[in-house]
Amino acid sequence: MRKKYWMALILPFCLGTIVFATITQRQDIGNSNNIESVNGWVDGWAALLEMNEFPEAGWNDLPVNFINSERMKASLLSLGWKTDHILEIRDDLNIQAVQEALEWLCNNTDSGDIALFYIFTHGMWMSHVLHWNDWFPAKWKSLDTSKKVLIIDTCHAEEFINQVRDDESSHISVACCSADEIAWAGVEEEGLPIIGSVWNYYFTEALSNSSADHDGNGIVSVEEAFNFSTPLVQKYMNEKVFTVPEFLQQYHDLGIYPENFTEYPHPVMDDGYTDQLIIPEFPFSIILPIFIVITSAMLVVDKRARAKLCV
Ligand SMILES: [Ca+2]
Ligand SMILES: [Ca+2]
Repeated sequence: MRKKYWMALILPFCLGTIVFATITQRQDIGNSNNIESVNGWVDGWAALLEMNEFPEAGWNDLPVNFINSERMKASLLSLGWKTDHILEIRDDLNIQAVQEALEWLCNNTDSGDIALFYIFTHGMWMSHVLHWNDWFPAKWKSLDTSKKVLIIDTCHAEEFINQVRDDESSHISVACCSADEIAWAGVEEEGLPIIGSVWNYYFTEALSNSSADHDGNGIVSVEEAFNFSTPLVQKYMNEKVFTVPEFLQQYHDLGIYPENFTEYPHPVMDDGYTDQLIIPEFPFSIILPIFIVITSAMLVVDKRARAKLCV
């Protein structure tokens, strides 16, 4: 048999085997983490909120061009999440806007789905304007899924996850720093390598970094990404930020002396989820079209080869 015939038969077979093996592997991982859904895969829904511009009176802008929610979105998309499952709210974060985003998440999330809520703003905006702890924790606890991921990327972030620690349904909450700590977001004019939230940079990077896969099961869980990124955040802050007297002084002006700690800051994870929470979705929507295109191309090659033989 001619070489082209072999190619036409073998390549689709190999690709089919890869797809089947991937499906099987994902199902095994899913079963081991008690993930349930009607079609065997979990759906993810995410609300990403970021505020860069603030009222002039008493507030500093955080001019990072929404790079934090962009990074989070890019990370989720790379893990196979669907674009129309991600809601982005930029600026003008008042109580109503945040409530509507949370409502959107509640309305879309089925009991087997992942619900991810991310917010980047000032910590003072969370407490003084959004009055976060007055209403958000109760609403978050009522969200009907066992896979809730709350990510707070603000100063004093732990303060805004503490009141969901007693959520009886399983959940994971992550805070970029402790309740009495200040978070750092780099802006371009400072000339440091990382623009935007340093914590966000390392956490989103870890989600798709195989080095973060501590248990070696081929998937980076939320817990693994958190644990992998924390020392990197502390190293960056220690080596890049606190070594610049002007930046260190900004902390001193707030009564905080990072040099008194071995590491700073101290991101916090409230891991109320048994096992590892994995958030990648199977990118079947990407692999299937590739498989069809390549198979079709092989059939065309095969057809042309036959046509030549018939001449
Ligand atoms: Ca893993
Ligand atoms: Ca866990």
